[in-house]
Amino acid sequence: MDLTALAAAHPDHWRRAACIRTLTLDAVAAANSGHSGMPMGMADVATVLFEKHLKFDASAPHWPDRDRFILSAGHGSMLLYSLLHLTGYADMTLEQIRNFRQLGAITAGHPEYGHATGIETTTGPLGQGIANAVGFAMAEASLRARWGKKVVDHHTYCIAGDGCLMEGVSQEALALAGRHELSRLIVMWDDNGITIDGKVSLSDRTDQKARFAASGWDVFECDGHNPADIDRALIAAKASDGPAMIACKTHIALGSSAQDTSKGHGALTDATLISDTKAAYGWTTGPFDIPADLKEEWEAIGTRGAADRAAWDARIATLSTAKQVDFARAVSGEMPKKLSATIKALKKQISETAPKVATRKASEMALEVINPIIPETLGGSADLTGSNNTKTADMGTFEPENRKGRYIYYGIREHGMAAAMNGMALHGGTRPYGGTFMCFTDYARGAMRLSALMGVSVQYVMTHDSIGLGEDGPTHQPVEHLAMLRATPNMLVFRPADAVETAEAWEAALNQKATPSVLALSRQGLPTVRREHKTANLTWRGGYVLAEAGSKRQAILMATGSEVAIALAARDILEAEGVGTRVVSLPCMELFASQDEAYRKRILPGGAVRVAVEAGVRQSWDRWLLGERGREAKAAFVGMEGFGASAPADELYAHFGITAEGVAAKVRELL
Ligand SMILES: Cc1ncc(C[n+]2csc(CCOP(=O)(O)OP(=O)(O)O)c2C)c(N)n1
Ligand SMILES: [Mg+2]
Repeated sequence: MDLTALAAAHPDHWRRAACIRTLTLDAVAAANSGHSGMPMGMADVATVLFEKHLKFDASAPHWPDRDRFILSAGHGSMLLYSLLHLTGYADMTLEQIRNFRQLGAITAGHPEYGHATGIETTTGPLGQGIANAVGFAMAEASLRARWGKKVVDHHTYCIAGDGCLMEGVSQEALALAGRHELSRLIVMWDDNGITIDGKVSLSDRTDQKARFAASGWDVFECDGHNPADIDRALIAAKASDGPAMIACKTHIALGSSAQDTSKGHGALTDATLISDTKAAYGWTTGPFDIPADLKEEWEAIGTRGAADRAAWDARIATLSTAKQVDFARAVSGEMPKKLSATIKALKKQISETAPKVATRKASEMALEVINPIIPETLGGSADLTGSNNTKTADMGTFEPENRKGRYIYYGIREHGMAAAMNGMALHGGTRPYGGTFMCFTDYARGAMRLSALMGVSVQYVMTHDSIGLGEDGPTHQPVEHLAMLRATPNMLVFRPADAVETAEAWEAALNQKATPSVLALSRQGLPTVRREHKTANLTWRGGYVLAEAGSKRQAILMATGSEVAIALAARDILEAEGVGTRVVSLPCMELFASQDEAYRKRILPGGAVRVAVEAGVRQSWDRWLLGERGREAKAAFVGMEGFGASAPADELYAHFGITAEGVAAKVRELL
């Protein structure tokens, strides 16, 4: 590349973009690790975006009506950190840039949501950001329909690399965006032809532009180093009716000896390379030294949106007080006060009528009362609406003709659904929940892990949660999934035993502001085990005594979900034999673990043998079985040791020994 010609053609732009490039070189060199090439290649595109298009105010990073900027190619984190520092985000100080990738700094290796303002989502696992961006744009469209353009009227911009576009989740995401005609979504593809192993052509010959077009996108191109051309493409993309993709032709590690090679992808730390590159940029100041005039120019960009924001504040002030309060509540993630009373009323009715229903059906019963009082819920399913029971009356379908619709047909796209829900939750003002079969949490896992890592409250409605689904067989029967989900930090895994616990689980889940939840729900009908109405939400405590020992306590049975009824039946057998047996329902181990020790001990006292029963693998149970010190109780587990089988559910339970008699026999062995 002839950098002199580039600089001469647009000298002011060139110098501004060089700030990003040199901060990247310096920070990566200081950390002795990181990714230099992507920020060096995309600096021009990002500069034009921030300077001319992105609606933002660096002094108000949480302004609800800002445009969202998603760096899907998260390895290029220094691009984002440079932009945030240069435009004047208060927390992104030069000191933070100097401490790139160091413990305690907000400039982690990849952008981590919650660390610094201006980081809209955690990226790094390639493909997540672009799929999040689709969710952001869906949330914007939904909220714009509900609140009007006066309140919600913004764009979602996303920078994605070759890697993001190769990941399968990108296809799920872009197909969804195309179907929904998300015209406020603009993806800028860093078309540099390079990944870690070498040229993209080593492993791919996809015509990306044709792929996007085939899914209903409007496709544009630009020379990613020509600011006028970038600006032209962005203007066109904003004017298009559908989601827009701009193929930005760029050179990775622009201007360095590693340009256009995979070496340029990673950390460029060689001192000569760095000084030669800076010289080629015409850069004369030392490391981390941004000339004052350039910093001023960038800070002016950072305040570009201030007037827009003030105008927005003024518009919000014209809303009725009730509307202002409700908008603020929805954005904050606070639940309406009515939720608690609504759940109590539902519980009372269930306890009185004691229906035998599948917990997936019970979840629908809960949603039937929740959705009308929480207008920000956006439900959906990955093509299993009738099985997941996720759609309630009067939600309407979210589609281009009806943006007010609150139900999303995600299609058979579990990963895309989960990542889109992350985007919606991060956007704020919406409460997404979505369903699939529990077994396919595997397909959604990449995004579910990020829900937990970021601390966003997404609800995963995972039905058909065990061999209890029966004839569909082992491909569809989760056995290891509860253990996997429970092993995930900051994830609540609810496995309710009946319709009462299901209602309680929904209340507990929705009240989480920084923790996602999985509701593991049965396909098969389950009896109501909570016959006596209690106003307290017992599920919120994670575990509680469901049935007390009739005589001196010799055994404690623990169970979740569909196996709670089995534990109760085992208790009947044992009590008839004179064995005092307590049954503890443990619908959420994580919440139980978070209770104080006295409570945990009260529920699981020493001195009795313990048997746990769950139609899954044993992992995750030992803490409760053996006691918190690992040797407090004689214990056994009744559950699955391998994959399931295809047969009617009752036969499977008998075949795998998950029966009341099986549980009672274990207790007898231990006594
Ligand atoms: C899901 C996932 N797989 C693998 C990686 C490791 N990885 C990080 S960057 C990268 C190559 C990405 O290529 P591209 O998006 O073209 O970035 P560029 O080299 O152009 O900066 C890979 C494989 C990752 N971060 N996420
Ligand atoms: Mg690339």
